[in-house]
Amino acid sequence: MGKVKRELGSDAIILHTRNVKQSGILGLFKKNLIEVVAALEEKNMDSEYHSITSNTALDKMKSNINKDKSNAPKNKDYLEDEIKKIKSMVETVVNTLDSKKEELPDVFSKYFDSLIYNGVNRDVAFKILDRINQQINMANKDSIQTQEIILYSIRDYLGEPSPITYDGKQKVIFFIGPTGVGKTTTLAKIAANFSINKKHEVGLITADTYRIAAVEQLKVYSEIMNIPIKVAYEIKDIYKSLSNFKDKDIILVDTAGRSHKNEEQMNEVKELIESVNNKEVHLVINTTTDFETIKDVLNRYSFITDFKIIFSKLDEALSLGNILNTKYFYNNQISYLTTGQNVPDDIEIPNMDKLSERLIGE
Ligand SMILES: Nc1nc2c(ncn2[C@@H]2O[C@H](COP(=O)(O)OP(=O)(O)O)[C@@H](O)[C@H]2O)c(=O)[nH]1
Ligand SMILES: [Mg+2]
Repeated sequence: MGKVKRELGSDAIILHTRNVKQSGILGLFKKNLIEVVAALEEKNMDSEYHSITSNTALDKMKSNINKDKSNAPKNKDYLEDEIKKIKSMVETVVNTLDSKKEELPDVFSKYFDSLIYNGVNRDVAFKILDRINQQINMANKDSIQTQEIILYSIRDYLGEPSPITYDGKQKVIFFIGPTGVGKTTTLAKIAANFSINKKHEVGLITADTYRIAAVEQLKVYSEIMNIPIKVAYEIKDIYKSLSNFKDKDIILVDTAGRSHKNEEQMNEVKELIESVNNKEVHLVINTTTDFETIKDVLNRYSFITDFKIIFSKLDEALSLGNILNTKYFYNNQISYLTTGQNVPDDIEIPNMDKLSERLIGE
C-alpha cells in the first residue's frame, strides 16, 4: 500500500494482488514477489467511482454502498427512472382493470393467465391469443388441439435461434449492452466453445478499457484458454488488432458497458462497430430486468441496424416472459441464453419449443 501511495498518491485503490513465483538457481534464491494492480480515481468519472474518497479499499466499498442507499443522486437520470417506474405501475394497474381477457373465448382463459404468470406483457398475451381467435374457429377444438395451436403461435413469434456460425469467412463479433449484464462472461463462454470444442482459431479484443479490472478479467480467461487477446484503447488499436488477427476465424470484441444513458460512450460503441466489416453484433440483456428498462436499452441501441439478442442470467429470472415480450415488440433474433456463472458451460442455444412450453406452463 505504501509503495502504491508513493507512486499514485493517497487516492489510489488496489484492484488486484497476486503472488508471483520467481525462479532462482536451483530454487535457492527463489523470491516471492507480489504483483499489485492499482488505479487512481479520475475526477468526474462515472458515478460508480465517484464515492471513492476514504482511505482503504474496504472503506471505499462500504462508502460506495452506503451512498447508494442513503442519498441517491437526484439528477435527471434518477428522475427519469422514477417516472418510468411510476409509468410502468400505472400501466399495470390500467391493464388489470380492463376486461380484455373477457373478449377472448373461454378456452383461452387459462392460457392468458399462464402467460401473464410467466411474465408476458398483458398486451402481448392478449394480442397473440386474439390473433389466433381471429384466424381459427376454436369452438370445435378439444383442449389438446387448443394447446397445440397456441404453442404453434408462440413458437412462431419466438422465431428461429440465431447462434454464431462460422462459414469459412472471418467474422468479427461485438458484444454490447449495459454494465454487469454478462458480456465478458458470455464472450468467454463462446470463445471456449469455438476454440476448444470446434477447434476454430479465435482472437479476443477488449475495448472495455474504462476499468483495469475489466481488461484483467478477459486476460485471465484468455490465459486459461490460451487464446490471444489485444487491448484496444482507441479505434486505431482495433485496426492494429484486426491486422494481427488476420488469420483468425472468429474475433470476439468486448465493449465498455457503462451506462447506456451516457451518450459519449454510446457514440464510441457506434464508431467502433461502424469501423468494421463482416461483423455481427450481439446485445446482451439481463432477463431479470423489467420490460420498461429493456425497451429503453433497445431504443438506445437502435442506431445499430441489425443486432441479435443474448438473454443472460436465466437462472436468476423468475419468469421468461421478457423474451417473448422483446421478440414481439422488436423482432431481433435471439442468439443465446445464459444460465449461470460457469465458463464455459452455462450457455445454450435457445430451444424455442421448450421455451414456448414454459411460457404457457403453470
Ligand atoms: N447468475 C448468473 N450470473 C451471470 C451470468 N452471466 C454472467 N453472470 C455474472 O454477472 C456478473 C457480471 O458479468 P460480466 O461478464 O462481468 O458483465 P459485463 O459487465 O456485462 O461484462 C459476473 O459476476 C458474472 O459471473 C448468468 O448467466 N447467470
Ligand atoms: Mg465486461
